[in-house]
Amino acid sequence: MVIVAVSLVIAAPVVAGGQSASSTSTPDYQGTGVIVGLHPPPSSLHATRPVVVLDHDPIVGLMDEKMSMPFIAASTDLFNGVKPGDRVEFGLKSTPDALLVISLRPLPPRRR
Ligand SMILES: [Cu+2]
Repeated sequence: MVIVAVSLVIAAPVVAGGQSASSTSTPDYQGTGVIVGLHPPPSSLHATRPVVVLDHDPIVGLMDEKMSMPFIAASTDLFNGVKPGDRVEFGLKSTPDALLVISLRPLPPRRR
């Protein structure tokens, strides 16, 4: 006679690793792309605000085309841990004065 014990493990959802300091607000748009340049202020792109130039893939609901363009970043803190050439996932927040990058997270270099 064989007794089979079935143990049911209910895994608690793991808190996402993206809970960094910059995720205080929810992004309006999310996209992926490659960092072309990181420009802490002051730079030729902006006198007082950090700018990230992204070669971004189409952004659902915002831009249908892949393109290279500058975005103002919410903080230079977002530049920590990323560098030009890195493939990233980013969050955008539409604010009255700018379309702001509020998160910047490295992705594996390969396209999906
Ligand atoms: Cu664009």
